[in-house]
Amino acid sequence: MNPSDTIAAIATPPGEGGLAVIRISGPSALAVADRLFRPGRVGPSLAGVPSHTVHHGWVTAGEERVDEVLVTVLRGPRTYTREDTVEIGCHGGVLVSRRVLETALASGARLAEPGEFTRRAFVNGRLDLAQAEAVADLIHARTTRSARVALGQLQGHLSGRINEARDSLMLVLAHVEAHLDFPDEDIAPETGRVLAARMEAALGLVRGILRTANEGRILRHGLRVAIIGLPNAGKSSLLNRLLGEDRAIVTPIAGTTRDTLEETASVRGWPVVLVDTAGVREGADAVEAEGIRRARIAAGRAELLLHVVDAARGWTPADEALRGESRGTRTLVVWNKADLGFVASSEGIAVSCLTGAGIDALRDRIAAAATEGMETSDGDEIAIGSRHRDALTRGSDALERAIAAMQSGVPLDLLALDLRVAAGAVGEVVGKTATDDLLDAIFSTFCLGK
Ligand SMILES: Nc1nc2c(ncn2[C@@H]2O[C@H](COP(=O)(O)OP(=O)(O)OP(=O)(O)O)[C@@H](O)[C@H]2O)c(=O)[nH]1
Ligand SMILES: [Mg+2]
Repeated sequence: MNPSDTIAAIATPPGEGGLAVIRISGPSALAVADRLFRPGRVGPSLAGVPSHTVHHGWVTAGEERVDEVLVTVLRGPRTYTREDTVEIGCHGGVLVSRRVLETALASGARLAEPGEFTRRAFVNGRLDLAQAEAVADLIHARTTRSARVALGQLQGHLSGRINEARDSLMLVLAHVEAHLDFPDEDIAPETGRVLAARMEAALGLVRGILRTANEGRILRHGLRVAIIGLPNAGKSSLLNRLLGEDRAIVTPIAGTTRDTLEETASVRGWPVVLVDTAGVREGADAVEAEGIRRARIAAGRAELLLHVVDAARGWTPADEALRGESRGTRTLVVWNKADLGFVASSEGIAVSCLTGAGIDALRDRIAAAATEGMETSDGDEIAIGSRHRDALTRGSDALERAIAAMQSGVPLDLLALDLRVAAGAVGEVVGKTATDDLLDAIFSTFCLGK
């Protein structure tokens, strides 16, 4: 991670496509580009053209033409990394894009590490750490809601609240530290009250942010939903319905599904990890019995169970036993095969996987389960990740200690210590305090070229 290096990578996904983009960033980006680029018509070298302009020509390796390209010249600091950047749009072939990259490497650039462009954007102050993480969240988002929250975080919604809390802690800390220099003077009661109120307000902010952790987890990893029930109830049919595609095998033979099958669906914008399982019954052969064992594991790991019942067959003792196994997990009883005609029971929801009746209502119920206990914020919606949750939990613990200390007249140096811990932990979210190890851990999860 040497900032004086000029780095290069293919920024588009591997594989064949219409275009590929090779990104070059660093102090010699323009010099590197000039070495490999021959303009389509006579003109100045790329080093001489205005910023934010596009140029047609050829990438050449020695005398050989590698590809016909469009080159975008972007001079820092108005770039993603804040450094001079050149983006080469070439044909989207695996070999072609690879050769353009190799030409850039032969012309003086070094291959970028995963996430290195974004890491430079962070180091150069273009993004804070929460915003940099939002870039990865946005790239990985698989539902509209996940993408919207990631975009909000990229725009600084979370950072704004974090900075507000941290700023007010720093103010209190400055005040307390000033008093440390004059140990004989106590903080005046009036001032003490103002400082305590400020800490309370900061704690309120931090707690408010912490309450979005559950939503953040679901938006990033999905709500785990296991589809369980007796053989032939229609579990695989339900999976296919919710996915909107023919993913799992459906047959009239009881015991069709053996292995568990996992797919992510978007339900009202929430990512939901649906797990289809083997129907639970006695006297299964060895293969099916293993499937049933896995079904129970999947049910144990799920946050929501869809217990599918063949309505024509009704609620059986085996259903009762299955229900008993998972009392601790939130369960929705799904009465399937409503098209065959039956009297709906009070508990649960009636659907037909055959006709699609009731499926929309079921989606609403799943989405409601995903948001249960969540505050739905109207304004700048935020939903934090696990790293933020851990840091803020440490921060709020220290802040609670500081508030208690302020109230009980504990020595000011101890109060200052807790305040420093609190401000430090809150600051970790936006990377005000970040070790190289932490940055390595975060950016190594990025894709190459980002
Ligand atoms: N009439 C009707 N038949 C359905 C409905 N849903 C599923 N079926 C039929 O019920 C049979 C079993 O469906 P599956 O989805 O394979 O049931 P399953 O619960 O996955 O069964 P196993 O994998 O064996 O445990 C198939 O013949 C489906 O076509 C429905 O809503 N109405
Ligand atoms: Mg099945």
